[in-house]
Amino acid sequence: MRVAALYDVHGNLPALEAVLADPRCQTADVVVCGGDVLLGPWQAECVERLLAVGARFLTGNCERQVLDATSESTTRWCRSQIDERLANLAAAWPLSVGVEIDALGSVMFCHATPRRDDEILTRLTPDEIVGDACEGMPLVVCGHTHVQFDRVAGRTRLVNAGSVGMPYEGRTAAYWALLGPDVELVSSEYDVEAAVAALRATGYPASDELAETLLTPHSAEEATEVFEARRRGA
Ligand SMILES: [Mn+2]
Repeated sequence: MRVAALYDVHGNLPALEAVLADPRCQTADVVVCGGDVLLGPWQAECVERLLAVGARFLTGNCERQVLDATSESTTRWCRSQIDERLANLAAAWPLSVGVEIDALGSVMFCHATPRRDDEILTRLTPDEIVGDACEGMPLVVCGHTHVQFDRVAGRTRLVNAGSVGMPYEGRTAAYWALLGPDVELVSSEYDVEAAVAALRATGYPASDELAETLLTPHSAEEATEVFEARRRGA
């Protein structure tokens, strides 16, 4: 069993297409979509592409935000782009999915932590906090902060698969992870300038911010500091 972990796609169809076309992704038996496929310019198209490859879906905090959208204009626009069939599908996605993977054993996939869809764990988070959040599970694959890492905290190995559609890695590409028999943090190149030009035509209300993030992404170090400060409540 080999799993391609595609997290935080955020409706970025060109990035998702690049990953699905990557020969390394095509070696996977299963694609796990790790949450936050919603909240972005091409959400429905991304879900359809992932359904077409038989992906297993998890929920993220952005699924919740889009499905419950009331007043904020970006989430309201995102909700308006999703039909009832897709909304019902997304509402039923679980918080975590466990998969047995050769040479790795029992692997728990979740968006943020196994117990919450919005908890922040970074490469700098103290071991005891990671251990507590991961409840002694041997291998947890998360996303949510859009920065890849692979670390050990006590009895838990915590892997962040990174973000396909909105990475903070200082370099433009789509970031994801391959599991089985090893853990590989990888990225796929795509034409980001063309993607940005296309996204401006979608009507997505946060197109300017997304374009800036895609064209001039924050570094992993900057993003990690920001998330770690947020986690500490600073
Ligand atoms: Mn998230």
